[in-house]
Amino acid sequence: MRFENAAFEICAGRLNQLPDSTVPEIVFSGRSNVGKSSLINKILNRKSLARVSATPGKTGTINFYRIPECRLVDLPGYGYAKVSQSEKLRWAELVEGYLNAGRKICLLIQIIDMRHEPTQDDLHMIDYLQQSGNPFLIAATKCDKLNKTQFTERWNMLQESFPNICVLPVSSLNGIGIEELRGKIESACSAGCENQ
Ligand SMILES: Nc1nc2c(ncn2[C@@H]2O[C@H](COP(=O)(O)OP(=O)(O)OP(=O)(O)O)[C@@H](O)[C@H]2O)c(=O)[nH]1
Ligand SMILES: [Mg+2]
Repeated sequence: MRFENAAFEICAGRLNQLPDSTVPEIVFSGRSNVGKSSLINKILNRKSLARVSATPGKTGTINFYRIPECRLVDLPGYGYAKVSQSEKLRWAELVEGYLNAGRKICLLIQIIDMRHEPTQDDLHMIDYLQQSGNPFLIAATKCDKLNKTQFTERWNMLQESFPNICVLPVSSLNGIGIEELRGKIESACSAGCENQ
């Protein structure tokens, strides 16, 4: 797959702004500031195609990045306390509307912070994904911040908590797990999508 051949396509703040579902889509979901945009940049080997920020709540729209074979889709992050209630509602409606629009979603990459227990919102999302039957995996990011002992401890916990889900430790800082993630994206695209 030509990951290096990437371009920003469109950002959608409303459902009627979504691009037509013409190509497979790989979706990146997770709480605000967990590292969704950074992971997209790392996979595409670009420094700042997707906007990264130390301030949570940066991505409030659904952003689409295009490579020849598929789209990478950056969802707005959930769970950031300082976003207003009405803004949270708008995000939730946008994300739910997108996920339920019958699009060609080949894989959803649910990102959690490897250093911490998954949040209630993370667990809700994972529950929803299991019930919806959408293909998904968990990327446990920021694993560069753990030492060897911590890494093993957290890894064992994740295996225990999610025995039937593919979990990949990744880091957008040092590239751990990125090649494997690219491989998963590639297989998901060639396997095709439910609604294709
Ligand atoms: N050490 C380390 N820091 C990371 C990693 N991934 C992201 N970060 C940092 O985490 C912060 C948030 O990253 P973003 O990629 O903007 O997070 P996001 O999930 O897109 O955030 P929202 O758009 O607000 O939902 C930034 O300061 C990044 O530099 C990682 O793998 N390791
Ligand atoms: Mg972002």
